[in-house]
Amino acid sequence: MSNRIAHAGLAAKRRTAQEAAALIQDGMAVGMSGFTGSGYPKAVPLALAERMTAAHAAGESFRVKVWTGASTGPELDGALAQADGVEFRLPYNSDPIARERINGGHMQYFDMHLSQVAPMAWQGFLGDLDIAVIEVTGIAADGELIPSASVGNNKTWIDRAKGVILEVNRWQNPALEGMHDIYYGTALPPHRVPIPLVRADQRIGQPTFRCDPGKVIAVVETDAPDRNAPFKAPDGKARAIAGHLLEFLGHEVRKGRLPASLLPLQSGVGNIANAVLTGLIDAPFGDMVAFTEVIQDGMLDLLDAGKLRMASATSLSLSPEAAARLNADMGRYRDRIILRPQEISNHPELVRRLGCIAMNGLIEADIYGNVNSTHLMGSRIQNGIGGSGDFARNAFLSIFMTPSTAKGGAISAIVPHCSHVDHIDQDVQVIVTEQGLADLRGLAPRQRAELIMEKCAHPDFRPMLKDYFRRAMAGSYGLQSPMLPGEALAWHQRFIDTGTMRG
Ligand code: 0RQ
Repeated sequence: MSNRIAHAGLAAKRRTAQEAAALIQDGMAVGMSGFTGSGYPKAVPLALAERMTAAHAAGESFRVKVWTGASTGPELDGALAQADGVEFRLPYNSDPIARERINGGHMQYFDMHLSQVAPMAWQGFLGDLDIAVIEVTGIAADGELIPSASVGNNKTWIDRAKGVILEVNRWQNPALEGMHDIYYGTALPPHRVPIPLVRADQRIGQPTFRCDPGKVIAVVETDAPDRNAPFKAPDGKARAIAGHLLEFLGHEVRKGRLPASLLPLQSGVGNIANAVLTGLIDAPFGDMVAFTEVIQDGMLDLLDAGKLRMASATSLSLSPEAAARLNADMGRYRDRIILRPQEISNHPELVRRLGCIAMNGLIEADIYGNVNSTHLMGSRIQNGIGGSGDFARNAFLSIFMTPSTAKGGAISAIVPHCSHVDHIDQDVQVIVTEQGLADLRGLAPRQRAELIMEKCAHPDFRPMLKDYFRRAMAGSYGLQSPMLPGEALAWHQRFIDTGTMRG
């Protein structure tokens, strides 16, 4: 296994996970690799969680601040949250145990636009980074690091941390080498210059991370798989949403507003996004490219079907079956996939320049088209804003998708007023549910309301929405975006009190 560590000085720093975890102290800020269930360290966080549990049992405090690329796997977020070892977390979480800690008030969570993490770290707004724990595929003879299945913020953590712990994971395919494009040209104002990327398939950086070997304080060898949840087969609602969306894209091509190869696709997390990608296989578009965050199963299928020419992202977020497919034929995929730091994969400048088609999930939208992607009933975090804001505001087309109801029909995804707003109406151009699609481009608020209620709301909730809107029109303080403040969140309160939004 030592052939993965070609640098003699770093090979001499091999330690056990326990020895490496012992270098992390109470109160430290630790920057870890990982973006979705891929490329995250798997041994050191587990050993750290054990230390925390032992410390807590002895009545000692042991909690750290954890910074990552996005969500990670159970060995990191799950284990550390289980050990109650995280006092502060950024920038994204989807782990259920950590979610309970956050919603229980035991963990501070800074939910951030993913493109802004690296610049904020450099601006010094996040404080000092004590240790980086980074999974890599291997270490080259010159000490440069071969990235693993995600890039995330690793470049920044390696550069900013006082000490670096490397996990060299033999499970990661050595043929990943060459897939990554690590750009070292970003700077802070007033020294910032344009990022020289004008096509999704362009490489502007180098395949490896630079790392001063003197900063490396331990190298741990591992052999553990990434863990991404398998996707559910698309259900009827997901297929209906995909159908409306694909019909709309076809319409835009016929109108000459989109080329037949569409524009670079960004696809969010979740089963609906995956269903849309699956639907694209049979759609009449070809020679497509993706400029996105995560490559999920549907993207791999599109690559296999020859519909997608290439995909640029920051992470391979594949089910175990799709990961096995990729690993079995990595050489073939390597030239058609580029993994970049998330400050580049999600960069507003590039999303705007390339003209991405952004397709993301939502929790609720209000009748004017404001979108809540993060909070349930205004106060409970689900995941986080992730990259949805990076893409939505800057995309050529900003599309949000959801089933029209949640919790067995007790909740309407279209509400009089969002209980939390992540994407303001100006950043939301299209909303799709299984009921239909509302194209909101060029419409003023009252026009948007009519369309969203008619096209997107579930028929069971449509009369209630129309009734609210009619009364708001009569009794509002102003008619730009009619609202009854005393009633706007009554549906949410009713759900909290009775378990349903139904009247
Ligand atoms: O809860 O599992 O307890 O039943 O919310 O909902 O239907 O499983 O939705 O997996 O498609 O995720 C917006 C969360 C949708 C996702 C969101 C409840 C519902 C369920 C999840 P249960 P579903 P999906 C790039 C893009 C932000 C990040 C992003 C997301 C749970 O898309 O995290 O876009 N987006 N990143 O029952 C109360 C409602 C509800 C509701 C659903 N209106 N009220 N609960 N639920 N709607 C990728 C990255 O950034 C990495």
